[in-house]
Amino acid sequence: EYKPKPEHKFTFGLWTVGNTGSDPFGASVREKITPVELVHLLAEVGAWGVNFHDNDLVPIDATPSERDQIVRDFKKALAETGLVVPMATTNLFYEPIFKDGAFTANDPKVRAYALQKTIKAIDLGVELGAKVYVFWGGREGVESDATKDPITSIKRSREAMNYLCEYVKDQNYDLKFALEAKPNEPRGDMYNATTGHMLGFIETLDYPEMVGVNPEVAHEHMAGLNFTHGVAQAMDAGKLFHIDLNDQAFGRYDQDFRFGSVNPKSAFFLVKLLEDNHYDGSRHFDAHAYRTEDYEGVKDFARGCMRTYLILKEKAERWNADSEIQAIVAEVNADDGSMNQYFGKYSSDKVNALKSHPFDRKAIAQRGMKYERLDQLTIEVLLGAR
Ligand code: GCO
Ligand code: MN
Ligand code: MN
Ligand code: MN
Repeated sequence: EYKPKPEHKFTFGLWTVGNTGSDPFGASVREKITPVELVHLLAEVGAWGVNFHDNDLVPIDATPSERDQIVRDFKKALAETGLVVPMATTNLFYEPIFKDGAFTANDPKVRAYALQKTIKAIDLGVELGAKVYVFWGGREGVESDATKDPITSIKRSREAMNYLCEYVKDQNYDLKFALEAKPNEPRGDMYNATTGHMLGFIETLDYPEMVGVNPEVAHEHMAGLNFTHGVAQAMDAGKLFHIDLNDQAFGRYDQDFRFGSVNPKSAFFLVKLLEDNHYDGSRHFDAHAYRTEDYEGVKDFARGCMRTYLILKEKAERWNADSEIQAIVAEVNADDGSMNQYFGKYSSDKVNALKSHPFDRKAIAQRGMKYERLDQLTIEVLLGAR
């Protein structure tokens, strides 16, 4: 029961299960383990894939021969375990050179270095099989708007994306980009702060068909938004290329908790949305274990993410099959067709007829919608009482 299988496409980043628990207030609490060991840990808990930033795998100062050895060892671990690499990304935030951002940095040397680093990281990702390339603008923002012009920053972001799309086309790589929004942390304010901003930005690119989004639960919750609605908008636009699952209390710092551990009801509606609409990308967990844990606790964390997803998936099936719930859903969506004459394609005849239709506003408003009952039934499904 609730056993992760390859078809569930559960993935973790090297940086997630490899997180050693350091935070701005304290040092690491777990020994760093190697990418090869992390691949074996992920295989043990039943994950399908592993994703990485360039420097999660290859240290920034590695020589070419060190790089080749690391990549060989990593490929061997993948072959031994059957794990795949569906996504890769670039670390454009850790090194001091990125203190003012990467593609939006004011210093052109930083912007050029960011392009070079990303191009090399794309090559690495593709070499290991990645089909999706994530861009999270870790430091693409400001502490003060005195420091960067926001329109210039958006233009610089666009130029970088266009350039990198051209590179992918030039190399004939089978690779799509997924842009990940976050409103703040580590910068005071980040550009393209939400998934909605990203969706708007993508339409201004030269190759919008190559670019989608990678929404993250915690990031939309940090902005006080309904994550499921943002994901729905991305799905409706055909732009949900990847997803970062975790959990986050509203109004808190960037917590990266185990999926479903804070807001199980919103996690339920998210899983239901993804499953009902046959989302077929990775279910990537961008989260990490509590700082209190050893590596057994890290496994508990990783197993918990996948198990909660599968439990919520089963709850969604139960919700869809519950006759009382479905009767209310059918009733509240009932349509006798009497308004069809006014809907659909616009015509001036239609609008003239609509203008003179008599609506009994008060009678229409009399109807109770049964949403209290519907939500209570939902809660009962979630709490295991149905
Ligand atoms: C965060 C971000 C990152 C990105 C990762 C991949 O809050 O730190 O979510 O974990 O997802 O850099 O781009
Ligand atoms: Mn995050
Ligand atoms: Mn984070
Ligand atoms: Mn993320």
